[in-house]
Amino acid sequence: MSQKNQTLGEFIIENQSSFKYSSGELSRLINSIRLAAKVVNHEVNKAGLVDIFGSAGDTNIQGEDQQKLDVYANEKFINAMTNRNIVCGIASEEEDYFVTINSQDENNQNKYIVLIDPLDGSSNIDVNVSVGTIFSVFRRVTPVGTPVTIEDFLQKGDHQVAAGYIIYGTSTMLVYTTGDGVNGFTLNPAIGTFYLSHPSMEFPEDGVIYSVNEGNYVHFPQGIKDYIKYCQMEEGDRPYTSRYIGSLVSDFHRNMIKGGIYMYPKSSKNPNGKLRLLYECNPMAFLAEQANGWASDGFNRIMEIQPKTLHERVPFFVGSKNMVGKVEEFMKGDKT
Ligand code: P6P
Repeated sequence: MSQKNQTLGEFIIENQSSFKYSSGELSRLINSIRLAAKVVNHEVNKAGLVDIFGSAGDTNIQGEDQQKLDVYANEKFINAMTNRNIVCGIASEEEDYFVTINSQDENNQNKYIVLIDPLDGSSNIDVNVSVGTIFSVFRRVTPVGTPVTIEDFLQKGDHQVAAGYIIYGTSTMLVYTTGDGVNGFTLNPAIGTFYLSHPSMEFPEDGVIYSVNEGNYVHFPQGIKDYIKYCQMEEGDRPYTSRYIGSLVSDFHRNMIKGGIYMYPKSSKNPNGKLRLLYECNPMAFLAEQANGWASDGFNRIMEIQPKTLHERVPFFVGSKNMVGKVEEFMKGDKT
């Protein structure tokens, strides 16, 4: 049984046997994500200084090509998962197509696929608002030892073996699941160790926070307009509170702790919504369901959607299950 202030390393070892593929490979994968998270956290936390010292987007003070932070994060996470004989392929928001990861020995026995949004919400960096990394892990479906194919990446969210996020906020946290609940670990930057600070995280079944970009209101389907007006009505435990950070990981994290719903509906501007199914919606949906929450596209459970392309977008509603259920009720009546 996990106890507070256990280190992430101790937690992984103690819970390895509960993971049905407990060959230690997934533990090593989580450890590589932990390492990259620390490296990226260090860079995110000094982003403002870099702007002062070097013109961001050109060269930094060492004369290296200044890399945008999301490209930098992409490189660090891919590097951390390479040469560890665990991962055979990575898909990333920052990569047009998937990246094949070869094994150090000629016959590639690597079994895991990772999909990642290396720095979600990175437009918030220069205004000092929290951002996050989101990751999703599958086992490959094509034969081990053969070249990884797109089929390995286009799996339904139900087949994920792990998912999580790192939130670079007032503190840096790693929150993840391997299908046995959701646990949150807070980084002690002084010693570079993650400690179990939020064991067994769960969404309250109901909440009074709704997160949506109301600037798009006029473009929303009628069912979503009706739901937002419902939230604003004075009745029962309403009106609700509107909280929208513009960073999915931050809004999700707050809503998981306090209760609430995050919404990114389709609109005339984004006919399929904005968020990506494979490396944003699926991992957050896995976490949500493991935390007693729910995730839907307004009509269907997110993790049952069969992906067709790497970067496809879906409308996304995630959070307290009664709130997501209420949105689906409003969408049922929507004929737009
Ligand atoms: P908008 C960040 O770009 C992101 O993918 C999510 O993290 C965030 O919730 C959303 O897009 C913000 O989008 O259109 O409201 O600025």
